Amino acid sequence: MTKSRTLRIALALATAAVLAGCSASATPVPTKKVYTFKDMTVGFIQTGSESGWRAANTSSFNETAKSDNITLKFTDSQNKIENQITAFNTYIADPAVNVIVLAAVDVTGYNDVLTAAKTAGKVVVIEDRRIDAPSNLYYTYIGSDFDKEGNEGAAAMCTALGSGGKNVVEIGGDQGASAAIDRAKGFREGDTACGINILDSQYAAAWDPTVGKSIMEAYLKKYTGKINGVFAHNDELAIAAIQAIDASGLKAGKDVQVVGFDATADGFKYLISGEMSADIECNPLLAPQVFQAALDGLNGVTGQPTWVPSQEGQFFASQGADALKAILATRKY
Ligand code: GZL
Repeated sequence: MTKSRTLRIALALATAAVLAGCSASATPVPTKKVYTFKDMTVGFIQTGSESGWRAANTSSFNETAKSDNITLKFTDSQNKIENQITAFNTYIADPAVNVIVLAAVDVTGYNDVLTAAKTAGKVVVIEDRRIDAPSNLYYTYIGSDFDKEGNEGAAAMCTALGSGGKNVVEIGGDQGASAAIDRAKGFREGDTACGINILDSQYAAAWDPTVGKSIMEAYLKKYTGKINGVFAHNDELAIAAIQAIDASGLKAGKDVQVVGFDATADGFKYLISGEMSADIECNPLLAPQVFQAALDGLNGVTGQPTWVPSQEGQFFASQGADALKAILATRKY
């Protein structure tokens, strides 16, 4: 065998040994787990069951979790923030839960539990109502622009009042809820367009329609013959006002114009009868967007927006009963 051939073989053997050594000592790069919906266990902290909107929102989560094979743990907070804090701590301590979804009763009071959830490595998505907390404490917020809804409510009230009187009374939802805070703010931003005069403003704790009806009854006694319109923060409060108006001998939709929010099936009934003049939609069917965002969070997707505003419209008695009945037939809630 020639010297050069021997040298070539030796070189080849030496190279092979080095490569073998490299491959043997190289640490395998761990493959990053890619989560799917079946890997998700969601702790869902719902406000309660105070309205048709809330029932539709809860159904959206239950139905979507079932169809997407997501494990859903549910808390009805009975509209009490202390129950939401307890639920947060329960889900933070639960090793099975990797996602927490909050529909907030109030706008503040969550920073400590959000910090604890982040420390525990839980993905947190805020749905429905905005909260005042640092946005780095949650993955994203998916919910309505209540200020815009309030603007739309004022414009609808101006249209309904036309050239008549502009005295309006307000029946608010729970005073701590961003939906009530921002609808009130938005309505006042928009009501200057036609010179609306807000005669009085009272809030129904926990959005309780029984309280709402009592508020309207008191208004009718205190401002007899002076009320031209009612700004009610959701459909249940608008319907309670209509019942009080009709019981007083006045006619809702004729003597007093009523504007509600949510555009639920019950709200549509009063649009169709003409007793409610306008209903500003608030979309409760948020679960598909929320679960997708949570999955993105689990998979470390970055660059998501701090807020994803819901898509929604508005409906008017002036569209006519037949058109409204046709729309209602297509709606899920
Ligand atoms: C709106 C939601 C509000 C509804 C009410 O997104 O937070 O809470 O308008 C419900 O019906 O109580």
